[in-house]
Amino acid sequence: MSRFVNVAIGQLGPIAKQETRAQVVHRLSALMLQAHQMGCDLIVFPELALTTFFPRWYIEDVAELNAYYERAMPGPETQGLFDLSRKLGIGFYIGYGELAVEEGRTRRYNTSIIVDKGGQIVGKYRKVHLPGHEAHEPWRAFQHLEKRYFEAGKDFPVFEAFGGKFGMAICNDRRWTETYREMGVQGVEMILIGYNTPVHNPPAPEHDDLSLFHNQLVMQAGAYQNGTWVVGVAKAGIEEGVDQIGGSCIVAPSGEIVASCTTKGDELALARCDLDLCNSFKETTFNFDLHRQPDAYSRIVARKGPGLMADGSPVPPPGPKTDDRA
Ligand code: CDT
Repeated sequence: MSRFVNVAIGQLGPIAKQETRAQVVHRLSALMLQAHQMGCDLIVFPELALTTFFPRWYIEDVAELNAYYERAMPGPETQGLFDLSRKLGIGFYIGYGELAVEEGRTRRYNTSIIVDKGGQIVGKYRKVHLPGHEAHEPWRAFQHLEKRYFEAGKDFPVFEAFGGKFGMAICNDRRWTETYREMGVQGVEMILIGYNTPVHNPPAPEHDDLSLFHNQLVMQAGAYQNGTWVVGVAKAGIEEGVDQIGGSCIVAPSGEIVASCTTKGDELALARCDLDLCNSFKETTFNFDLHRQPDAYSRIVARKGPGLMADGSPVPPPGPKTDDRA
């Protein structure tokens, strides 16, 4: 059996601070049109794909900050992309800053959506792992204030789309094994991941030379260990003085990279992805229903790490009578 989904990576080069939504949507539309002309069912765009990566700046003015978020999706400036999707019959994934009013309170999320070939939103995800810091840290060459500008999402849902089971993650999520497994146990067949990753990590510059290696390492491992396709898409290049990695790629359930970008600008790379290639992994080595041992994994949810329990209390010291499992 084969269930093919023709997937396009819709990698973006830098988005300048002064670039308007209309200009960005024009770039996204051009990539979407080319992907359609090449027979694609789906195009995957990066994280925060409508603006420059604003968490690199400490912004005190709320109006200035709010200008980076979408109050509606589609909204007046993004409706054209949905219209083009419906007209061409091509779906898409896109990341954006979401400003929502919930229970009378303004909330901000780093969000992504899946839109089907009819231009309808069929899935929404809010980034769970928010990297960086909350306070202004002027010693850094540039800020990474995601912990200040976003609230964390609470779930990794999986959606029926394009004839299979689709999930989403956003940038830093791809480094965490839990991201893939949460969707793996729901039977996910393709995980879409947009990212903005600076080459330089101010707290750990010794990792800088490994940034592309780590990008591939985590997505290839996540794909293989869960028998799923993974599509990772960068906003790349030197954006407002900060160099961001490219390395966009499509990973098969075998863990092999089957398509990748070669530039750090707007670029398409394509793969014909057979969702049924997941089966031989999901039914053998990673047959979760047969082989997983959840009883042995209780610390994964009971603890936050070596020092803290999930509720923030300290991990009890080891001892014959102590059992810190759930
Ligand atoms: N956007 C995003 O999540 N970027 C992070 C940067 C490193 S943490 C400061 C990433 O994991 O790629």
